[in-house]
Amino acid sequence: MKLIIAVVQDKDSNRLLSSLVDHNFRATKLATTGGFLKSGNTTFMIGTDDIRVNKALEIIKDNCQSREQLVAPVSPMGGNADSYVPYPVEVEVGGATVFVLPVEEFRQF
Ligand code: 2BA
Repeated sequence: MKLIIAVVQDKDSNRLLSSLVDHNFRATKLATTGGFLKSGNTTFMIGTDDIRVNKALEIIKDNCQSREQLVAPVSPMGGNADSYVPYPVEVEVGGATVFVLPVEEFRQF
């Protein structure tokens, strides 16, 4: 068994969850915050048999798209004014950041 942890953009999360459920995957959706942008994203935990991992990855890939996102300038108040960038900077946020972990034990009580 494997645990897939996928960090995706909020905009894609409902569609992805529906598609996972339609394909008989069990998933848990968590509201998370990206460390760099400090804005909301969504993390899925998907526990599945090894042979279904590729199908889950395919569904994630099909439902998540990368987008450009503007990072608003943060006021240098209390910080270092030398590193202050007074204009928004664009970063490309990936469609999904995915980790596939082995599951040592799975139990439900
Ligand atoms: P954030 O940390 O908010 O990062 C959003 C996007 O900002 C990243 O997109 C990347 O394009 C950019 N970025 C992140 N750190 C940067 C840095 N030090 N310098 C310049 N640009 C930087 P993605 O790489 O697609 O990541 C999207 C989200 O996935 C991340 O949101 C974070 O929540 C998660 N993530 C990505 N890599 C991770 C990792 N190795 N471990 C845990 N979570 C990760």
